[in-house]
Amino acid sequence: MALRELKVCLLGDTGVGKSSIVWRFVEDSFDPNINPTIGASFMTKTVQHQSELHKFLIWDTAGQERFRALAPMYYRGSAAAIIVYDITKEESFQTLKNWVKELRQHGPPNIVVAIAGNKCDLTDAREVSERDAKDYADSIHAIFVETSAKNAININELFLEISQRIPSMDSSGVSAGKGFKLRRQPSETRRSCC
Ligand SMILES: Nc1nc2c(ncn2[C@@H]2O[C@H](COP(=O)(O)OP(=O)(O)OP(=O)(O)O)[C@@H](O)[C@H]2O)c(=O)[nH]1
Ligand SMILES: [Mg+2]
Repeated sequence: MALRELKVCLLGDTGVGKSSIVWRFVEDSFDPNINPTIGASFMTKTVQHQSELHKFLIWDTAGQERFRALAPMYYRGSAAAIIVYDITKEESFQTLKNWVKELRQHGPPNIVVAIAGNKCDLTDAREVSERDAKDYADSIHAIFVETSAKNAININELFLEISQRIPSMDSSGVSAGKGFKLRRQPSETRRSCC
């Protein structure tokens, strides 16, 4: 079975739950007292997708402002970016939009963007409606899910959707590492014009 390594980075405000999402996905656990990330942290998880194995190389970046300049190191060369906001913090949704702009300007042209509205267990404190977020995600052709790292809602689904958006080796008609870039150029034009 073919093994593909997919570099994925997580971006978003501090405290939105990026590390908690990764922790839930990789370890299937949740730590309410998790510390803010310093710099970035790295984890991997391999899942089967159809006839391929997808090894996610996950770069979990730090959301604190002082680490912002490091982000390009992590989104550069990424197959996908998961941009996380907190459904109980409107401000974190604005930050997400800034990340989308930055990725458009400086990110890999063909990057798959996934938007995760985390902490969907905290419905009473909701500030961002699911409809608005979904409409925004649709307008930029991004994957959209509301997640709860705490209650393990939509975490596996988030990564599954990323797997589905990555063109399979079979359908791209090229072998690993050869000509892949050329095949992926067309979506670049579409993504940057909206
Ligand atoms: N209720 C609830 N709390 C969550 C959820 N996910 C994370 N949290 C809490 O939110 C806080 C921040 O979580 P982190 O995972 O450290 O957030 P982060 O985005 O990695 O933050 P930085 O590393 O500073 O960028 C912690 O107290 C978590 O326990 C969730 O789905 N629901
Ligand atoms: Mg973190």
